[in-house]
Amino acid sequence: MNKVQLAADPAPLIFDRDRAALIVIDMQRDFLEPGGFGETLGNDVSLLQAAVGPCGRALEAARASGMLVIHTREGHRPDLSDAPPAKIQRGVPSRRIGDPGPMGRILVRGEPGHDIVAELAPLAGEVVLDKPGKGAFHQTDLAQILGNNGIDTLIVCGVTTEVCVHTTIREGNDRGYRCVALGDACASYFPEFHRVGLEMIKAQGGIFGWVSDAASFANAIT
Ligand code: C5J
Repeated sequence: MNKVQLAADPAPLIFDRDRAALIVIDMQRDFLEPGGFGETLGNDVSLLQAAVGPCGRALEAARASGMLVIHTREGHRPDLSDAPPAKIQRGVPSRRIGDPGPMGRILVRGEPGHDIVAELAPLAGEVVLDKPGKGAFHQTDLAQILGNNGIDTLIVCGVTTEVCVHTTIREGNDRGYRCVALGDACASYFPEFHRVGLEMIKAQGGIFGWVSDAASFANAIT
């Protein structure tokens, strides 16, 4: 038992550091760098850079405290057998999931664009979870891994705030985990969606979670 108190909205959160995991969502080249999935959907990928430094600070603190660290990557099998047609058919017709791009085939496992950005590269022994959907629980062994490690609190950061971060937090909340978004360590292609996305989590007394920031998280667990 290692209780810590985290400054958060709508209220401070007390949790057991030994039963918490840091989940870094989809900090992949395909979302953060030109030529990847994010850009093919018409987005300005430079907007996601803001989350890299804070994610790094959260990772550093979690690693130093011995906390379970989980990285996720959104992407598909090379034969696209796990990619729903409804997902593939979105975006510019000439540059869709599976099509060749400057970082290899878009959103396909094993391609350079699927890698996590160099600054946040997983360390040996950290869990790297490949997910075909937006949420980290969908078609993955995340629940098993969390259960095996006795985890009851999820500290979540990464991209994008209103898509994969939200989906993961919403489902984590329904599954009974305390879920905290580290706001400055999340980012969106739409600054307004980022702001409102964080508001949505913590509204109504924390309807599906808490919002904190990387420095407060580091202070709380150090
Ligand atoms: C999106 C994600 N936005 N990681 N994926 O398609 O949020």
